[in-house]
Amino acid sequence: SAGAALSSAPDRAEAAERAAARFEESFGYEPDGVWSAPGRVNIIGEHVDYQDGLCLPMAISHRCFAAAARTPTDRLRVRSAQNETVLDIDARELAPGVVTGWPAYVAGVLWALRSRISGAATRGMDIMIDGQVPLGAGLSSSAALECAVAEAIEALLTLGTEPLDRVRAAITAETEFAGASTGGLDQSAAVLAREGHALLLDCRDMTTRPVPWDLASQGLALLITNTRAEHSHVDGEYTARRADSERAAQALGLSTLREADPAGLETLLAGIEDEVVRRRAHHVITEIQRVREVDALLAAGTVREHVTELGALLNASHDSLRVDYQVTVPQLDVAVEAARAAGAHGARMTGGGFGGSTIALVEAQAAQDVAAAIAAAFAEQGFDAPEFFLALPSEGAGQDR
Ligand code: GAF
Repeated sequence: SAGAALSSAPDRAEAAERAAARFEESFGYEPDGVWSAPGRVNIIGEHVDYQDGLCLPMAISHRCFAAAARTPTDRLRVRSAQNETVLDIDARELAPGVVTGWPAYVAGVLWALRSRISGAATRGMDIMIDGQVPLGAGLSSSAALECAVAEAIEALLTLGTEPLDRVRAAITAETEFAGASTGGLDQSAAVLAREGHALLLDCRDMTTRPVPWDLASQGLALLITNTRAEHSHVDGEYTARRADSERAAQALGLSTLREADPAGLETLLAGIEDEVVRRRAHHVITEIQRVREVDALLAAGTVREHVTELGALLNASHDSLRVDYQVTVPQLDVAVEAARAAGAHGARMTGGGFGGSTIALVEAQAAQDVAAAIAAAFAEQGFDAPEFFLALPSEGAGQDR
């Protein structure tokens, strides 16, 4: 059916070419190079990164490209193929609050790396952004943008950063410069993800381990549904959930909920008086445990061998986010319900919630039918038509040309 077309990302090499051409059209000369970073879906481990939890994201095929060149000045000039807002600023004047709108995610990275730039060096550069990651879809278009730019800056200014330094610079850009709170999941995935793998991320020490997640060879697929639901009040709600989780840790006398022992959960939670705070803690502690269980299943065999148990864990994650953490909206719940009813092994919201996308673990041959079922359910509810992608586990940030 027409409303359920499964799209995949445009070819990476062609997209890099196009970004370079757009740079040249706009700035009138050839860029020094093109760098890119992917969007992500989180397979499981949601709303736990800011409590030192465990997450299991993977990079998707959609990427953000940054064609860039160093200039012998201190001007930072930033343009985009998707947005008319431009930036042209003396890079020495960058400070939180000085740049607004999307260019803050670019300028913020240069600002976050400032202590690594020698005092004598000029910081001038021209950057053309060409993004494929759908905006506002909960697929981390902003982390892809920050991390593509971090790669470009490292290459242009030869700062000697390691990948993890660039993850941290991107997080700093987002939280301190652009003023959006984030726990680090998205930037870690954008920089450190490996093709054919999911990335087990331990937010306590930011260590990562690639976990085989090659669905295609096993006849399986991960269907992404962008629900296109309005992200209203998303920042305020996100901040409120973080605050609730901090209250929960405090009530338990722990510095983070990661330290809670899931074994004696009910007894432990009885120590939290506030009912809402107790439910928030229940989500975070059980979600971290679900990531451990997924990791153990994937260590013991393939996705195919454990597809039923894995699907059940995805379902449990969504239900916990809906009931205990209360970050879903009707579109997310309907997409998940429709996917399950159409035979998905498991389905859940992915990302921060309050709109955005869902993922469904499906038989590859059934992906089209599951998408059609979700589209039909949306039409019946009078929701805007959703958008579908197949997610192949892709490579993190790097240079394209
Ligand atoms: C958003 C945040 F940016 C991440 O850090 C993470 O907290 C996620 O929501 C929820 O898991 O994407």
